[in-house]
Parts: sequence; structure tokens; C-alpha cells
Amino acid sequence: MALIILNKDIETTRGMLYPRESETREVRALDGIWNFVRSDEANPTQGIRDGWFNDDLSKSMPTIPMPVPASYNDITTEQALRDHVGTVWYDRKFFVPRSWGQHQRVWLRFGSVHYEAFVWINGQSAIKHEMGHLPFETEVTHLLKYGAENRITVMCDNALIQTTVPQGKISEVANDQGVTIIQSYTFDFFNYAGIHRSVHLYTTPKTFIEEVEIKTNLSEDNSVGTVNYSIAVNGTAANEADNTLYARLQLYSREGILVANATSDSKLLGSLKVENVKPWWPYLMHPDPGYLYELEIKLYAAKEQLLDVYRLSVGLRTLSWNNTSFLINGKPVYFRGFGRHEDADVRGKGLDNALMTRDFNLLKWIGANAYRTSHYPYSEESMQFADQHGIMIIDECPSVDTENFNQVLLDKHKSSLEQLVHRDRNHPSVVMWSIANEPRTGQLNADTYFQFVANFTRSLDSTRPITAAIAVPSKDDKAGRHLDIISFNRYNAWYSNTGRLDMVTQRVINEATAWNYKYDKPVIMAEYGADTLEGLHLQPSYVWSEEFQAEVFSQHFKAFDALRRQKWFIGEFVWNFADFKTAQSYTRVGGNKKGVFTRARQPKAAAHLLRQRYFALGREMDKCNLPSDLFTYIADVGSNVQHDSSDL
Ligand code: BDP
Repeated sequence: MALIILNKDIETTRGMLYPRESETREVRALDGIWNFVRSDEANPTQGIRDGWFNDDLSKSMPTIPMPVPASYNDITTEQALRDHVGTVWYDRKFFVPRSWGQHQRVWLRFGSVHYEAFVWINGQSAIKHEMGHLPFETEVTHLLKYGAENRITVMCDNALIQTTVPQGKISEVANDQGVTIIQSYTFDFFNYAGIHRSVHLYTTPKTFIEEVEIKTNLSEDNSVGTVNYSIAVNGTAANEADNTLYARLQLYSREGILVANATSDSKLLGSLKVENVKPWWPYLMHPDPGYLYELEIKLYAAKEQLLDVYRLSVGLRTLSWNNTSFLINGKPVYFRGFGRHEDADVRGKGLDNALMTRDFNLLKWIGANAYRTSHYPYSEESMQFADQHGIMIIDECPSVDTENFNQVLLDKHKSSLEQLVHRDRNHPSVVMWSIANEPRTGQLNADTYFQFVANFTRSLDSTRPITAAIAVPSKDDKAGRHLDIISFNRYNAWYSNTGRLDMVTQRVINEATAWNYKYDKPVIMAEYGADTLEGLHLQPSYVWSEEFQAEVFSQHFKAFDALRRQKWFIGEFVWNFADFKTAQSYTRVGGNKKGVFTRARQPKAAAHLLRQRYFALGREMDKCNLPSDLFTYIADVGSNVQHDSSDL
């Protein structure tokens, strides 16, 4: 293990736009049922050596059907596939219209493949990408056959080692027949793998809008907004005659009214001014949260020649923070939300629009205004949803339980943040970057390591604060001084002092206070909770019961209310939104059951309690309306009815 870690430059990526149709672009999804092969664990590179990508996979090996997008693990009934370690293969055929072969370029884009992907088109290598949960793309214009059938082949490797993000370990262990390969990891969510999000083919003109970066601002009274833009172009026209390109930008309100426009010079950057602006507000902080404008960008070459059109949703808001508070549009924010997972029965971490929509409905039902994308970036589709509904996001990179800090790991960790910032920087819902979950920040080297990671993230985006969810005791931590906001995770009455409801409140107050005392920065409790088996009722409350979860929450609420009186305590996040699958362990009954909702997205008893609290907080702080069904009618007990123990 290297003792000295250097802040080296990494291979840079670029800002990636979500594939959208326009007058100048076409988009086609390659989602559907693909053919699939599980490699022999003992021979993971066989497919490469034998050239499985040169022809249909079915010519090399028997294939099975596999849905895309989805994790492959829970699709069949085979334990060998669920627990597979190493490579798997996918392929499918598709047609490309003849028209795509003329005067344009074609791109292949994956929303995410976990963990490493190797892609071939018609047997020729197209792209390789390492890192789950993040998109990647490449030009395939020269690899495609137009007006003809094509084949795409993907090899996916799920192996996590000490230099992947997140880290894992692979070992050979004796079993009853000989030896077997075991993947282990310290985090508890199941290492689902496969083609997790949509695969798109899309066209662009020869010279096109490749990157757009938006930064917004509001006047002090929130009445005038500014949209600062900068555009990067890719293409032949750009190389040959840079100085003849310009962009026309038009900003439309939600109602489709033009509210601002601008024409850039050849630098392709500038700003638009919006009078009487409608700022982007979080859910329940304003009667019209998640207000988005549409920015239409038209790229022109000399003589008014329209080259490309791209449209992007824009929310105008400001963020600011200091050592006691975090403000949006000048108003202090108190976060009330969840840590979550992308996880569901059968499809694992595969994108599912029905599930995503249900999850947002539940978030709104319960009165949450935020979540952290624990412990990796979530789908781009969910980021768009959060923009539209005013749900604030603490956007986390895939670094979990980071330890054994070394140079290769640092370079990849930085790359994961660069890819994340490049993907998500234009989302108004993203209000903070989380650079790690529960890193071992007491270890030697953690100080330098996190200084590099935090400063690198700041150099990519200085408009959002940086946090990390830390679980080492504050006295041992070496990373907090590099953060803007301190988040901590702690399981009082669960992992420590199990069952002791009388040992929660004061401990939470003490720990939050210690963090604030050490770093003089705002503090969030980013995880607390208790495993709860749906339907298990025990009175008096006992661990794993629905009663216990509700009481653990309630003991935390007392602490949060005491802490809220100190201005620097700015948020509470329950672990977890819903039950989720984990690796097999005797501490888990069918997975992690700390969900407020079951894995099927139905409320446990504590959900109703949490809902009353989150709306009560919204009422107190942001004067939001309360839903009419928040409190169940019980009895009309007159206001002067007195009760005491003699009633019993
Ligand atoms: C925390 C981790 C989270 C786990 C949780 C738990 O950050 O990923 O799921 O513990 O054990 O330490 O429930």
C-alpha cells in the first residue's frame, strides 16, 4: 500500500447531455430483451480469447433471455447467477435507418453498467468504461451498417477489488467440491450488476452542441434571475471555422411564454436575464415548488445556417452557506428526508419508471423535502423528476466504506466525482455533493486523501457545498475539516445499546454538538434507524417490531428539536426509505429492513409518524399546508376535559 498519495491529474471526461430529440437529433432506445451468457467463474476471460463478440453470442454459448435495463442477479432462479462473480455477456441485433448514414453522426450511450463494461459493435471494439451508476458514450458512426442489421455485444464485469470504487475483495475459498471464488465487501447493499439503465443510440449533426453548463443567480429580493451559460461544440465546423459559430438562446416559462433571449458571440458563453422570475423552490417551501423553465439552444454557423438544437430544463435558484446555515434563495433550509437505495424485487438496481414514480409519490405523501443518493449516483431520469417536484438531492459518488487509501483509488475516486459533476451540474435539485459514505477517516492518509478529493470537487463546482457521511467518532476523524457541511451516521439503540430507548436522545445531542464543536460547521444527521420486520408487533416495544422503529424515531425527534434550537443543526435523514436487499448475513432477515416503507413500497407504522413530523416541520418552518388526512379523527374530547391517572 502506497504511503504517499499525490494529487495527480486524472484523465478528464466531459459534460454529458441527456439524449433528447429535437429538430436536429433522433433518439432510439435499445432497451428490451437481450441474449445473455454467464461466463465460467474460473475462466472469466474466455469470451475475449475466443472472440465471442465476433458473431452472435448464441454461436459460442447457449444464451438465455435477459431484460435491459435490469440487474441480472434475480431474474432467473439460479443461485449461480445471483451470486456470480466476474464477467457476463449480452448481445442483441438492431437496425439503423439508411437516413442515419448521411450528413450526421451516431452515438451510443449507456445510462449505467455495473461495474465495468466492454462494448463491441459488429465485432469491433467501441468503448470500455469502468464505474457503475454513471453514463458513458462514444461515437459509433464509423462502426454501424446503415439500412442494415447491426449487432451490439457487451461484456460486463462485477468484480470489486481494493482499487475499484467502491472497494471489495475477491478470494478463493475451499468448498465441498474444491475451491470457489468469493466476492466480499464491507457495505451491506447487494452488489447487483448488469446493464442497469437504458441504452440509447442518438444522432447529432456533424457539428453539434456537446456540453452545456448552466449557473443561475437571483437578485437579493429574488425578483430578477440570471442564467449564465457556456456551451462547448464538437465537430468539423468547430475546428475549421471556430469564429463563425454562435448560439441563440431562448428561455420559455412553464406556460410556454418567451421570457428571455440572447445571442452569443463565438465564445458561446453569456447570460440571460429574467425579470419577475419564478425561482426554483423545494417542495413545501413554496406553493409552487420545482418551477422549471425550458432553455432552447440553437447553434448556428455563418449566414444563419442552423446546425443543432438542444433543449434543457432550467431552475433558477441560489445556494449559500456559512458555518451555521445552508440557504436556498436566501432562506435557511432544514432538510427532512431519507437515505435511499435504487433497489427493488426482481429488477434489482434496474431503472423502472413505475417504481421511480411511486417513490416520488411516497416522498411527497410523507412530506420529505430531500434525499441523499446513498451510496452512488441515481438514474438521470430520477434527477429530472427531483427537479420537477422540488426534492433536494445530496448527490453522492460511489465511494462507500473507503479504506486502504492508495493512489489508484484516489484517481478513480476523483474520476467518479468528475463524471458525477459533469452529469448532474445543471440540476437545480442537486444542492450538495457527498464525496463518500462512511470512509475510514480515522486512518493514516485520510487527511491528505480527502483534502485532494474535496478540493478537486470544489474545483469542478464551487456553487454547491461538499459533505460526506461520516461514522467514525468525531474525535478520530481527519476529513471533516475539508468539508463544508458535516454529515454523520449513528445507530443508537440499534448497533449501540441495542433496545435501549433511554439511551438515544442525549447521545444524539452530544454527538452532533461534538461535531459542531470540532469543526464549527453546519451538521446533519445523515442516518439513524432500526431494522423493522413488517407486521411484527410487540408491546412493550422490542427490537425488530414496528413499535420499536416508531419509538426509536421519536427519541431522535426529541434530540433533533433540541438541536434545532442551535442554528447549526440543519437536517435529519432516516435510514432508509425502503427495505433493500443485502449480501447474506445472520444480521439480515431477507435484507436490510430499516425501511420506513417495505420493499413493495407500502408504509410501515413509523411512516405515519414520520409523515406527521415532516409536515409539522414544514408547517413550522415554511408555513406549508397540512394534508387533510394527516391526523386521524379519534374523538371530540372538549378542550376542558382533564385526564389524570385516576381515569384508569
Ligand atoms: C450504515 C451504512 C448503510 C447501512 C446501515 C445499516 O452507511 O449503508 O445500510 O449502516 O447497517 O453504516 O443499516
